[in-house]
Amino acid sequence: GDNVDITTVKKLPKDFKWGAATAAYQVEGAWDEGNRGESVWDHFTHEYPKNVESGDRTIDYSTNGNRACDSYHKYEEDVKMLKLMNAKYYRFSISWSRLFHDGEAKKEDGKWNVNQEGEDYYNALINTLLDNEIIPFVTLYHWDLPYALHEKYGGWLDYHSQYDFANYAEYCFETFGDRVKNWITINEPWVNCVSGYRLGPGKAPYRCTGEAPRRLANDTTGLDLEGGCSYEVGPTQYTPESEVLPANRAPQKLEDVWCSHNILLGHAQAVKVYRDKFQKEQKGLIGITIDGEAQIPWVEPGISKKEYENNKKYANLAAEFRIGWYSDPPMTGDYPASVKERMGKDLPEFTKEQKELLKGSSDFLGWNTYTAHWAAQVKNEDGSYVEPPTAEEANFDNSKKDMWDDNCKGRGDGWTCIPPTLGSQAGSSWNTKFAPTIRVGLNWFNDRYKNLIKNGIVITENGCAQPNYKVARANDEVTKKYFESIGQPQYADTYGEEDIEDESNINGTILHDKYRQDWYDQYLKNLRLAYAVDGIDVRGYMAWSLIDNFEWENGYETRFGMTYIDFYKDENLTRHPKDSLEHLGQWYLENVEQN
Ligand code: PNW
Repeated sequence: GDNVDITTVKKLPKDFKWGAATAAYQVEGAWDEGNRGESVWDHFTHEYPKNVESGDRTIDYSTNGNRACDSYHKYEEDVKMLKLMNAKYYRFSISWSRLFHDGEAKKEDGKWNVNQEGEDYYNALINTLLDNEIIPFVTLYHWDLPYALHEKYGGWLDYHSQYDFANYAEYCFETFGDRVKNWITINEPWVNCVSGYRLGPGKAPYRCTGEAPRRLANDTTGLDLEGGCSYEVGPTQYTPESEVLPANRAPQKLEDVWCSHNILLGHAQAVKVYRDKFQKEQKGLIGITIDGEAQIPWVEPGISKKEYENNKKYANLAAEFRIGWYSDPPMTGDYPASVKERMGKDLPEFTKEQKELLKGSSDFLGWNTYTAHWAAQVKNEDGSYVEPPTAEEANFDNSKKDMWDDNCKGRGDGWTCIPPTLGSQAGSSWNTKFAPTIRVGLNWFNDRYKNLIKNGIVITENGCAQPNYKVARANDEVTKKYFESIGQPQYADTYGEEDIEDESNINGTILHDKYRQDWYDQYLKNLRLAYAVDGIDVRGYMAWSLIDNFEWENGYETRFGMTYIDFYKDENLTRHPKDSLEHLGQWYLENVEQN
């Protein structure tokens, strides 16, 4: 159980991949330097600046990644921060449009049409890391699609995207693969597609194709949601390679589904290129990074065994919907049966060749884990169960399906409704601290895929935004009562010390990020238990994030970093290590086998 004394179980292995993560658009800045092309994030943050939170709208880079951490010039400062946490790896991403202006990589007469300045930058970064004995862990796509491809054919909505992505990937393998041995194709397909093409205006390209922009209802962000959606795309949107769109559904409702389909194929095509042309010689690994909360079956005092068992069943269905939709194809070659059933004809099918391409296409499984969801079957107000629509109904009775969707706050949650969130509230609405989630999720993957995962699971992101102390604390009390009531007080982790984020006091509490240190301690403890007690093949952990950065639609006020930057007042963007950075450095020495 969770009460195991962590010092009595075996340590993580010597070659454990230990490090921290960032992403290009969130840290690089220099958006129009070095001949870089525009990405969808440049384009849409510029077009709709009010879709991004800002602490000071008089500063024009406060709502976009124009300057960010300026890591394009200051990457050597970032490397110094990595050393403080004893990082052996650095997970960063490559900006596709920094290398290929219009997104189209072509090789003619043995020469790529690359932007040389972009290539020089990544060579410098990679070489600096290696000089410092830090191994690059490179993400090829972290949401910054070249804008030209969005204009040309609607980006991920069109099947051509998979081939353009694979060509760009091929250039990267050929150019950097002599030194880069760890590749991630796609970061978080669900967030990219659902937040970019359905729930908007959340993430670029700000498509709002759900029933209504969901944040309208309880908007507390002060974002300007009027006019913040981009509906117009290029002439060939939703061109499926072999599928015909179902006639009975408005196509706009399916953008996230088609994005997901094409992005998974893009992953598979890139892996094929790597395996066919480079892997044998370069001897690296390539995989995909999936997001998704582990689903915890809801329990309450006095719950019957039958009801709890039912909740367990629904928790698994929810996990198949939230995670399996994306993790099954690269493992088994197809979507989960339950997702097919639930989506009916709305879900495109992979062809036989595509299934073969997808199957086993991830050498390792990357998982970004932050929080947990509570799963239970949907109930009516009188307490009776709502039955999920059958496949037939899903296809032909949209009202029933929509009713289910409404009850469940969106298709993304599939089979379940989610009771109140537990775990203390960190500094981003969806970001709650419930550390057992990492262990539950690792076990779910392990049970589901067993030996299909050839090179283990790598936690490619985990971390928190510093919360408002009062909010976090209030949720702590609820959490504590809940876990006591079900007789599992060990889960009721609370943090009782005042830790108010105070922007005005750089030397004060903001650098003493107690909440974050505690977060890492708890999640990492669960990771070590998963390895040592449950026998899960977990091979790495990348903390999110090395450095405060552009947190997408939440701007610069939501700080996930272990390094502080005063974005508005400090022109030098000086890196100030928070306590968590060296705290993790220490954790590494104590929990991972040393030579
Ligand atoms: C990840 N959710 O995004 C991304 O990979 C990072 O770029 C990002 O900065 C980080 O986590 C923190 O947000 C997520 O709603 C966005 O559950 C949303 C969710 C999860 C992860």
